[in-house]
Amino acid sequence: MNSADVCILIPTLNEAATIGQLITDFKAEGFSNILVIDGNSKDSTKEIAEKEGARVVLQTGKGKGQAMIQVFELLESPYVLLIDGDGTYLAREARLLLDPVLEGRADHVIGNRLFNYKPGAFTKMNLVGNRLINMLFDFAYGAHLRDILSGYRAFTLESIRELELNKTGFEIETEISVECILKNQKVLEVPISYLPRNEKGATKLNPVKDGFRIGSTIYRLAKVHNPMFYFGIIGFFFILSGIFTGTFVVVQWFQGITRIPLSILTTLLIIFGLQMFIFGMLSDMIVSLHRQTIRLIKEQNK
Ligand SMILES: Nc1nc2c(ncn2[C@@H]2O[C@H](COP(=O)(O)OP(=O)(O)O)[C@@H](O)[C@H]2O)c(=O)[nH]1
Ligand SMILES: [Mg+2]
Repeated sequence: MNSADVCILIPTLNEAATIGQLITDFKAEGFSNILVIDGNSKDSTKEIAEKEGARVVLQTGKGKGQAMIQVFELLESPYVLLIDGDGTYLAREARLLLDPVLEGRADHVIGNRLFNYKPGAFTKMNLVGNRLINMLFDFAYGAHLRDILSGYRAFTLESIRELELNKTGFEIETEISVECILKNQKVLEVPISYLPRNEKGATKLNPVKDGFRIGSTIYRLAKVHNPMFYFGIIGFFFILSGIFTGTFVVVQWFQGITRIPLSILTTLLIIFGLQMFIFGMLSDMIVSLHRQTIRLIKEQNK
């Protein structure tokens, strides 16, 4: 491997406590092409990174997602290793992620943190949230990934170029994972270590707010990949409410009370719910026809 072919990409926001060591570690591993995309840190992150020999680009907007979308445009190296600047991932495990892309076995490799995490690396809430999000992802996209939110990932440049990304915040990892699946890329997960954050640097992720955003991103992006899932969930809730009010109407009717407005509501709820399922089926058909067309176009262009 020619290590100059690999760009080490590090998004940072106030990571002065860890960024220096991380860059030193990568240099010790033989990597010299190190690019930091900094979110206008208030501390000395930028100065430290420059002193250690990294190229630093300042992000023009806000959020980790915006930073990554901006910097993806600047990449030129054929291989990219993305890593958080908070010192929770190990530079010496770089080869675990890079080898599969270098050998052409994968377009995108995700470092799976859930195999070997050190005590304190995840809070209970993080672990539960991560499990739920990965389960939802599996259910919506039928892709058995275990750790879609990992911050340690390797890509080929081509795979990055294919991704259509819009999310500016912490939903970016979700969107990357979804896009890789939609674009039929070869995605592989490898087990990596995960360390607790340095006590000097606090996480910027709010588990409740960002967790909710990530969950709703998975759901909303499923509209074009698995419409049956998207519309089915809406339908399911309407039918469930219909069954609820309907049961009440029937029970009351046996007691000699007729509830006309509620009966009408029940009918509407159930009809609307069923329509959502039909909508899901139709959309599914459109999506599979579209996929077929894309496949044909790709084959023609080969
Ligand atoms: N450029 C940039 N980097 C960010 C921003 N927010 C977070 N980061 C960096 O993204 C990485 C992951 O963020 P972190 O707070 O550790 O999230 P966690 O790993 O999910 O707890 C860290 O290196 C942060 O410094 C941002 O708005 N802009
Ligand atoms: Mg982190």
